[in-house]
Amino acid sequence: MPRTELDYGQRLEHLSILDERGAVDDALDPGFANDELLRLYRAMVLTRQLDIRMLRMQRQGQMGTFAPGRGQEATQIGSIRALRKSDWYWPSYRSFGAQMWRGWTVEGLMLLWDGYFAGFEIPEGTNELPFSIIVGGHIAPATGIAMACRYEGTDEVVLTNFGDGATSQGDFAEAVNFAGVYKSPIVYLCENNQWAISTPFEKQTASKSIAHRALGFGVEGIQVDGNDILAVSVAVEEAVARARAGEGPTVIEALTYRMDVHTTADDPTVYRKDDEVERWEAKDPIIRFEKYLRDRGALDDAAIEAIESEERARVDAGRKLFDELKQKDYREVFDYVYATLPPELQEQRADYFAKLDRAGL
Ligand SMILES: Cc1ncc(C[n+]2csc(CCOP(=O)(O)OP(=O)(O)O)c2C)c(N)n1
Repeated sequence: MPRTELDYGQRLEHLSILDERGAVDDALDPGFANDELLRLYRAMVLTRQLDIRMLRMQRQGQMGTFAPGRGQEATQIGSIRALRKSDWYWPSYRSFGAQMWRGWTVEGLMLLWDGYFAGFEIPEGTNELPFSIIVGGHIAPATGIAMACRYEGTDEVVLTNFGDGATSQGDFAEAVNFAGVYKSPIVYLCENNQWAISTPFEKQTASKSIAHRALGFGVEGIQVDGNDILAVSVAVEEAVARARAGEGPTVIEALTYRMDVHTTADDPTVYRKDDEVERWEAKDPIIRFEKYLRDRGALDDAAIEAIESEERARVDAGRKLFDELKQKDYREVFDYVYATLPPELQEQRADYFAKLDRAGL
């Protein structure tokens, strides 16, 4: 047998529509109406405002451990906009912007991140699940939901997102392989933010990109500039349409960057360089989108200021409600996981309650 080149039967694309200075490629511009563009912009601003606030609250001892997503707003809002309410969304823990788009409230997310059970309530009328803390643990069950949609003959699709680190879990390979064979209606969105805590992307895989991995599973794959909301919007919309039409799954790799700490329990200064962060600071997805909106005449200084202060006020109002809704009963921490508490936890509960009694709480 001679040596011949293998034909994958598909090629990979990288999609970028807004360049780093916010200049648009006219041929690729999806041409969204101004009100749609401003709705996306406002959602990105709200996401940023909540992010800043929760980080500050955590530093003041008023919030639990929290995973900020500054820098990833374009990926989150650009992707979630493609879903219908009846579609299924299974997020990762850094996806609160997308969750708010689906109806999660500011106060609900604050309750959730501060560890209150009430925060896990799914918004009425949407099909989705609370985020998965177990890295990659939701990718296979999300694929199961997609299969259920197929078996039941609905035209619902599933969107699930996760980080680059999650693609090294077996779950990712098993799920995408299965979905490829059975043409599950699902979109796998990998937010490649370059770091999985302290593991840099080059240590995550020897593959050139996450999008390349789609080739091995025989499914559609595309890489997009994840800080370009137009590129993310177009790629996810196409993938959702393909899934809905019965044409199977897509792996989308959104190249972005985690600007802040992995979680508030992390200190990235011990493993990454300031100049790398500065380079990405210049690619800020909100500033880039602002430039595009200004060029279209859809936004000016006054509108930017107004939107920012309105969304900050929304966060303020949520914060106020959060303070009111917080259950002050510290004893519920042992509820809700087990129907019958195992003996060792019963013992811990007794110790803990005794401590609370002594502290008069
Ligand atoms: C199965 C499992 N292993 C380890 C962890 C601890 N952990 C939490 S987040 C994380 C890194 C995940 O990185 P990535 O998937 O790239 O997502 P990102 O946090 O960057 O959004 C690890 C190892 C976990 N939560 N679950």
